[in-house]
Amino acid sequence: MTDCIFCKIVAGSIPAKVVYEDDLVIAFHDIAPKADTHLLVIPKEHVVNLDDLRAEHGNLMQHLLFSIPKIAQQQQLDGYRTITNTGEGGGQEVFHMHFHILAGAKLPGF
Ligand code: DGP
Repeated sequence: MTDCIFCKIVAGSIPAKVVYEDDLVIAFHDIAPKADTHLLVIPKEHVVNLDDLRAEHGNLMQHLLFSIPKIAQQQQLDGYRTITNTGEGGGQEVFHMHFHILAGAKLPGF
């Protein structure tokens, strides 16, 4: 999608601090970190959010979910929180599906 900020990061047309990339997903530092470590993991394909998933996304989602502990290990995180916001009511601001990885001393409890 041409007007999607995360698609532009995938395309390399706007910069991001990328920590992991493969054929299907890319992970980079959040521009406005809410924890000591705040990464975003996104599919390269433009999927809006969990509500946008179809059966054909099964392999992609499996791959994305399995990438999260791999990235956490590479970043030497000592535990982490994973969040995905779905829809405006769920706090989603960027409408390209992303999984937040939050880690560090300042994580608030739920
Ligand atoms: P959410 O509220 O779940 O849609 O979170 C969107 C996150 O995306 C928010 O924490 C800030 C981050 N973000 C927004 N624009 C950019 C950007 O241009 N670059 C990076 N690295 N992060 C961004």
